Parts: sequence; structure tokens; C-alpha cells
Amino acid sequence: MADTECSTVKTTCPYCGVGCGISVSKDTEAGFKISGDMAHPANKGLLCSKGAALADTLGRKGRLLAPEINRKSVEWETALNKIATGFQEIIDIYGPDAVAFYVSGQLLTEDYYVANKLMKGFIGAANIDTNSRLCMSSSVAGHKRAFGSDTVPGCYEDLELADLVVLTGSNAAWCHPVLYQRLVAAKTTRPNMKVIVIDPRQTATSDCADLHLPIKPGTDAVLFNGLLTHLKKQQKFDDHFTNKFCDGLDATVATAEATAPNVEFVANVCCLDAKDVLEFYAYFEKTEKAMTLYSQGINQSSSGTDKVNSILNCHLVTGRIGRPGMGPFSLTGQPNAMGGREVGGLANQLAAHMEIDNSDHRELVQKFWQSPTIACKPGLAAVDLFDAVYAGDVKAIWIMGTNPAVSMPNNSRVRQALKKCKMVVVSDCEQNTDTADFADVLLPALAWGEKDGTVTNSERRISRQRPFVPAPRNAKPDWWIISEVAKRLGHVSAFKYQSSAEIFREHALLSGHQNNATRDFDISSLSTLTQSEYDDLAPIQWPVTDEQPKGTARLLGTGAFFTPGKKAVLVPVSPQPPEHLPTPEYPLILNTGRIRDQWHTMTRTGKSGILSAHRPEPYAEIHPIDAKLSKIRDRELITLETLWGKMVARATISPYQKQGSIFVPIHWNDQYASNGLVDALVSPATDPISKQPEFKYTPVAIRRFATTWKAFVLSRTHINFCDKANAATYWVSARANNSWRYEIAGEQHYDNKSELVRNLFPKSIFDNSWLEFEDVARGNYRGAQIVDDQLIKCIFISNLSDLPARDWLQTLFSEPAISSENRACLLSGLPPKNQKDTGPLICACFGVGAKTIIDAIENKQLATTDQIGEALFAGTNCGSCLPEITSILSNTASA
Ligand SMILES: Nc1nc2c(c(=O)[nH]1)N[C@H]1C(S)=C(S)[C@@H](COP(=O)(O)OP(=O)(O)OC[C@H]3O[C@@H](n4cnc5c(=O)[nH]c(N)nc54)[C@H](O)[C@@H]3O)O[C@H]1N2
Ligand SMILES: Nc1nc2c(c(=O)[nH]1)N[C@H]1C(S)=C(S)[C@@H](COP(=O)(O)OP(=O)(O)OC[C@H]3O[C@@H](n4cnc5c(=O)[nH]c(N)nc54)[C@H](O)[C@@H]3O)O[C@H]1N2
Ligand code: SF4
Ligand SMILES: [Mo]
Repeated sequence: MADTECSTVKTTCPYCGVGCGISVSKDTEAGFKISGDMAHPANKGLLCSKGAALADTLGRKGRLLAPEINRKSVEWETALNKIATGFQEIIDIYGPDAVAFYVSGQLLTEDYYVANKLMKGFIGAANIDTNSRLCMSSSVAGHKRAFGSDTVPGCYEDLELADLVVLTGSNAAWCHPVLYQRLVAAKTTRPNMKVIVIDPRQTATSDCADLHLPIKPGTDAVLFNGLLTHLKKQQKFDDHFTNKFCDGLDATVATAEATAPNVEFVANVCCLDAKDVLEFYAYFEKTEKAMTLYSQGINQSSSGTDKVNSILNCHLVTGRIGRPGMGPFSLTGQPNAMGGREVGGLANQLAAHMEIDNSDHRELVQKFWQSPTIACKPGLAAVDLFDAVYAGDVKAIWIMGTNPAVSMPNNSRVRQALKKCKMVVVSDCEQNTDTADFADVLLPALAWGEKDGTVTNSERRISRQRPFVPAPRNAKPDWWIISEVAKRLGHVSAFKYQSSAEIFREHALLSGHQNNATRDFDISSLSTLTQSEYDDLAPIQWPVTDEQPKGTARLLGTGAFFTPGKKAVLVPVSPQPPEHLPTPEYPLILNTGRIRDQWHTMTRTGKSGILSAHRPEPYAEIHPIDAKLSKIRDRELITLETLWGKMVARATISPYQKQGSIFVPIHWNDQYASNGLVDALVSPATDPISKQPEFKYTPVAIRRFATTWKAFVLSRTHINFCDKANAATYWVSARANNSWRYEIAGEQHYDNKSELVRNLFPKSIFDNSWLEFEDVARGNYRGAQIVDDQLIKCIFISNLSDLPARDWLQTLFSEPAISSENRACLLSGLPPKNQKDTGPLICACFGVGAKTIIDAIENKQLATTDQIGEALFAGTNCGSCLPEITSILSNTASA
């Protein structure tokens, strides 16, 4: 199945932790048809908007196609030698702790295994950490404290079997869309199933909720301690389970009762309605089949580990774990967050779920690897690691598959650290990323569709990523790159891998080595796969052992925990406030997270016009009262400022936001915006146990960003506004179909906007192909370039009044020749009478805009999402937009 000539290849989506199966077939000469794999148990044929648009992200545009040293192409040999020599020199003088790897949950398990082996077993230090530190480390630490192992007890099917599903700190409708659609489908079939969403904001996920608890940010531990107190009071503990399988009950209950004594107290601390809190508690109390799904609203906190344990405690005391339809469930973010945990990619793990500070484990792994040395103490976790780079203690860093110049908190300091660092190596697929700007050596890695290996999803299911496009000649698999450097560091025999299958077998063998059921992660049955069995490997859930050759759906339900005493540990949780609290100077709370159609730092989804249309600009969601207090109007540009940094974003006033909080998406960076980096603002506070950063809570101040003019540009070719900072102080670029869209604004005053336009564009375009109209008195300007009847560019500028909508104008770039009717209307910005503006994009799969939906609701009297689907197809493919269609329906009905 890995045959690149094959007409259909089954592979796995490279985005979120749902881990959907994908079928790829050759569509036309040039293109590929991407569809959901009907046979994959995670998605059964479904895909979300990002998965469905994967074909847009393929191709060589923007790819890094050769190794580079100081931005000049070099041969592989030169680059590899440079890295090996550089690392060796530093190790010789300063010791192994002076070098580091910073890796990623977007690497394949095989890549990750080799990176970890090189650092911990051969360089002999543990300074390898991963972006999973920013993502899942509180879950890992919570699991380990409670279960003695990093075990996700349940599986996706449990969601469908549950009678109560609680989602806390998760916007699954946008971040785990296919799983969310499975939940919605289950609830439609069994309307008695209850869904409760706990999130300060009302999100697309709360759309299907019977109850939404707009919790005060940071107070989840109080809410779940209160639930424990309530369950105790109602005598709902499973005494058999707790007596036989749990330690620490009395202290845990006492702490919960002391810190969350009753519903009124909890409601007060969490700023919730007591009635709602009681309703949540009562549902949980009476529902045996209860699941609690959680993600970054829980993990990314300076007390994230405790929050995780406060949830696990409630499931353990009721014995609701590891049985069908019940249990705590950590929704993992990245496609291979779980694979990284399996190979021990965090600085405090070893490999195959073993521990660095366990001498038996160290000896076992060292013997297995036949390595000269083994790390004997945990290495530095991400935030500390970049601090050590800043301090000069770590002198060489190799970054693979992650973009820390964008995604790390307090990232101006991270950038300074990279700037000062003696040797920065970056392995990436893309030529231009914010992190690549700091690289001394840049290495081209294989991208999705080219690379070959395995990933593990949130339910412990290992799936194959298979290649289906020929790789660029000079791009290499990450495992190959790491192994080549390892060989040059003198470790030839341990790194002479020829294929990812060979690495997988070694990883599987280690998992079962002297295991004897002492460690949860065991895939020893897969250690003898031949190349063709590996190629054909069907998705399977670990453990996979001789006893469980077909994999294992659920764990821990029978009480076999992995602590020394084999019992689960209930952890007393004393709720802590966030590290930095609002002050009069920084009175609001900055909350950060994801949007539906972008993936992280946009290096791939940013290439898709359809994915960039949904939210084309960095924005800050503000509650109407906070907006009023700050004298900010909807759609105005604002500055957000914290103790750590500043950014500019578009104000979006929304009653769905919690008063006192601002939500800003994480995705924009220097490639796409002049000043859109939210992590420049985020505090570097971390959880003391997991070291996971507090991305969801930084005190912030907002104010209007005063500009004298604003504009948008649509252009067939890319324009680099970085070079035009003197004219446009604010710019954002977004890919569109057959064009680019730019929102720009400036502080400098121009009497004539034609002068401004001539500062922005090359003089050569102002010939008779340029049409323009200027109303000097009102400060309005409109111009367009038409060459050979093709629209090349247009710009609309205004001082104060609103600019026309972009949607209709954008469609003109898809016309081979602009019609005379459209040409006549062009500078008005409005479609001719017989054409309609579709409005902002809602359904990415079928390209349906908001205005089209509103028109259909009004004209055809549509009342349900099903009817809209029938009439317009909107929402009928991936369903990611259904929550938005529902909200359009209710707004149109109330209007
Ligand atoms: N579209 C898209 N999907 C993605 C990704 C992406 O980049 N784009 N990234 C993937 C990755 S790596 C990850 S880690 C996941 C993350 O998936 P999620 O964790 O679901 O996503 P976030 O938007 O980071 O945050 C979830 C919610 O936490 C809420 N929250 C903030 N503070 C609190 C609080 O104190 N308590 C509670 N209960 N909630 C709070 C936020 O308002 C937000 O709605 O998404 C994955 N899926
Ligand atoms: N404020 C705030 N910040 C956050 C978060 C938040 O909620 N709020 N969330 C955090 C979380 S949970 C996460 S996971 C991080 C994500 O943050 P990052 O990991 O920095 O984001 P990505 O854009 O996914 O970066 C992946 C990089 O690897 C490249 N790449 C893709 N595939 C491969 C490959 O196979 N090999 C190699 N070598 N390179 C590859 C891509 O081009 C890209 O440059 O952001 C974190 N930062
Ligand atoms: S839900 Fe979407 S992003 Fe996540 S794996 Fe499935 S298709 Fe990919
Ligand atoms: Mo993540």
C-alpha cells in the first residue's frame, strides 16, 4: 500500500489527534482526490474542513528543497558534517547538557524514537523536549500520578455509548471536529444523552450542549472538587472499587470538602449559577455511563496537573473508568502526540513509557540499545530549555517539526535566545517560517504524503501514514537525517537504519522487553512485522500483545494499575489561582486557542484559499461591556498589551465571550501579519509538576489602534508588505482562490490617497491598465489593474467609512476574462444587480457564504440545518460549519 504508483493509498490525516483515516486517489494528471477512509475506525469516512482541503497543501510551492547553511543551498554531506562537528565541539568543551533537541508531536513515531535514542542513549543527556510539553504534559503528569502510567483508559466508542458527556476546556467542534460530529450523531440517535460544556466562552462546541457552564477562567479544580464533595454527600462512591483499587481516598475527600464544601461556594468561586452547578452535579451523580473529555482549557494552566487529577478523582471514586461508555478522556492535540509519549519524547521520560529516574529502567534501556551511556537525570522542559539557550548554557539546539518562534510563550525572549545561540539547526518542510529565520543550518524534511511511518491518535490507535507523492529529490525523512548525524557523531551501528519499518520493529521490541505486564505500553506483537506486514498494518489500539493480538480498546477498568502497589492514587487537590492575576493596568484576561480552519502556525493550512476564508485576519473576541468600557467598536483595530509584549488585532465584539476575558487565536505569525503574534503576549508561567505553560490566562490591556486610513488589496500575485512598513503600519495577508487578500492600515496622513497607492505598488503598474477613482474630500480611493481583460489587482482605501465586502470582488479573480458588466461595477465594489454577494464563507467544503444562507432561509422559509443542507449542500460534508449555520438560523429567525 506504500506503492507511490498505487491508484488508491490509505493514510492518516496529519492534523489533529482524532487521527482520521484518509483515502487518496489520483484525480487528474496533477491533482489528488482526498476522501475519508470508510474503513478507518476513527472517522468511518468522515473528514473535517482541514482534512478535506489537504490537497490544497500539497505541491512544491514554499517548500524547502535543499539543505541550507546561512540561507545558502549546500550538499547534504556539508550540512550533516557541519551539524555533527558543531555538536561534537560543544559537547567536548561543555558536556552533553550544552546541546538540545526540541522536537514535535508532528513527527512520526519512528522519527521521534530515533531522536530520543540519540539524545538519551548516545549523547547521554536528556535535553530533548517537545512541543507536546505545551500541549499534553499536564495530562501525562496527571495520568502518571493517578494510574502510575500515562494511560488513556477509554476509546472513541465510549463517547457514543455514554449517557452523559462532559467537555471541559475543549472546543472539539473546531479542534476535534470528526469526533465532535460522532458525538452529535450519537446524541441525535439517543436524545436522552446529555452533553455539558464547561468553557468561559460560548463556542461552537456548546451548540450541542444541554448545559453550558461559562466558568470563571482558571477555576475548574474548584468545580471538580465540588463534584467530589457532592458525590460523597450523595453516597455515590463505588466503595468496592475504592477499597480494592484506590489509595488516598480520605485525604482527597477531606481536601475537596475543605476547598469546595458546597454548591453555593463553588458557584460563587466559579462565577456560575448555583442552579447550573447543581444540575451538572446531579447529572453526574445519577449517570453511570459518564465521560469527561478535556483538553487545553485544563492542561494549559499553572495548575494543569492538579486540574487533571481533580477530574480523574471523580471518575475513580465512582469506579467509572475503563468500562464502555465511561471514563476520563484526554483529547490529544497533534497527530502524533501519543506516539511521542510512547517513545519518551519528553525530557523527563525514557522510552516505551519508562522513567529516567528509575535505575532499573535506565539499565534496561541502555542494555537494549547497547549504548555507551544513558541520561541519568531529566532534561530541561521547553520553557526552561529556551531560558537555558538564552542564558548561554545550551549552546546548540536542533528544532524539528515545530515553530517555537511562534508557538512558545513570551516568544520575543525565545527569539532573542535563538538569535544568541551558537548553533541553531531547523528541520522543516517549509522554506520560510519564523523559526527558520534563526537557523544556521536548515534541513528539508519529507512532508505529509511523502513520509512513511506511524502515528498514534487519542484513543491509543496506531495508524500508518503512507506516501503517495514522489518526494522532492533532496528532502529526506526525519529519521534518516537524525541517523546520519548520529553516525557522524560516531554511533554507526546503532543508527544504521534502512527503513521506518526497521525502526518500528525495534520500538515495538523495546516496549515488550522485560515488560511482564509491568508497563502499560506494550506492542511487542508488532515487533516481528515484515516490511509488507508493516506496509499493510491496519489501525490498531495498543497494547498489542500475545494475549491481545487484535489490540485493546479499554484499560484500567479491572483495577490493574501501574503504581508499585497496583492501586490507583487519588490525589488531594488544593485549587490554585493562575500565576498572574489581572491588575488595574492589565485588567482583562487573555485566553488563546484555535480557529476552525487553521492549523497552528499556518505553514500548511495557510496555503489553502478555502481554509483561509473563514477567519482571514487575527482577531480579538471581546464582550460588549468590555468593548464599551474601552470605547472600542466592532471591527476596529486594537492593540493588546501585556507585561510581555504587544500585538494588533481586529476587534470582534461578541456576547458569546465571557465578560473580563479576551480570546485571540494562536495562528498568525510574521509570514502572515505585521503584528499578529499572540505568544509575544503570553506569560511564561508554567505548572510546577508538568512544566506546561499557562497559555489560557495572561492579564492584558486593550485599546484602540488609531490609524488614519484603512484599505484592502486583492491581488493575483503575492505582495510583500514587510518592505512597506513605512506606508502600511498594519498588514495581514491571506491566501484566496486564485488571489491573495491583504487588509492594511496606516498611521501616516495622506491628502491624496493616490500618493499612498504609489508608495505601495511599483511605479510600472500605473499605466493605462490602471483604473482609479478618488474622492479627496472624503478620503476614499479605489483602483484596479486590468491586463488583457484579466483583473490583476485592486485596492479600496477609506479614512473612516466602511469598505465594501471582499467576497464578490474575490470571485472576479476566478474569471478567465472579466465581463464588461463586472468591469463596470468593479470600482463600486458591488456586484451588478443580477449577481449576489455571497457574504463571508461559512461552509468551507462547498464554498457557501453567510449571505447565501440567510437569503435561502428568508426566501425558501428554511427552518432547520437539514433543510439548508438540502437546498445549498452547506454543512452536508464535514459538518464543521453546522454550529455556525445553527447560529445564523436562530439570528435570522429572531431578526
Ligand atoms: N482547527 C484546529 N484544530 C486543532 C488544532 C489547530 O491548530 N486548529 N490544534 C490541535 C492541537 S495541537 C491541540 S492541543 C488541540 C486543542 O484543542 P482544544 O483544547 O479544544 O482547543 P483550544 O482552542 O486551545 O482551547 C479549548 C478551550 O479552552 C477554553 N478555556 C480557556 N480557559 C479555560 C478555563 O479556565 N476552563 C475551561 N474549562 N476552559 C477554558 C477556551 O475558551 C477554548 O474554547 O486542537 C487540535 N486541533
Ligand atoms: N498562545 C498559545 N500558544 C500555543 C498554544 C495555545 O493554545 N495558545 N498551543 C500550544 C500547542 S498545544 C501546540 S501543539 C503548539 C503548536 O505549535 P508548533 O508546533 O510550533 O506549530 P506548527 O505550525 O504545527 O509547527 C510545525 C512545524 O513543523 C513543520 N513540519 C510539518 N511536518 C513536518 C515533518 O514531518 N518534519 C519536519 N521536520 N517538519 C515538519 C511545519 O512546516 C511547521 O513549521 O503551539 C502551542 N502554543
Ligand atoms: S478531525 Fe479533521 S483535522 Fe482531525 S484528523 Fe480528522 S480530518 Fe484531520
Ligand atoms: Mo497541541
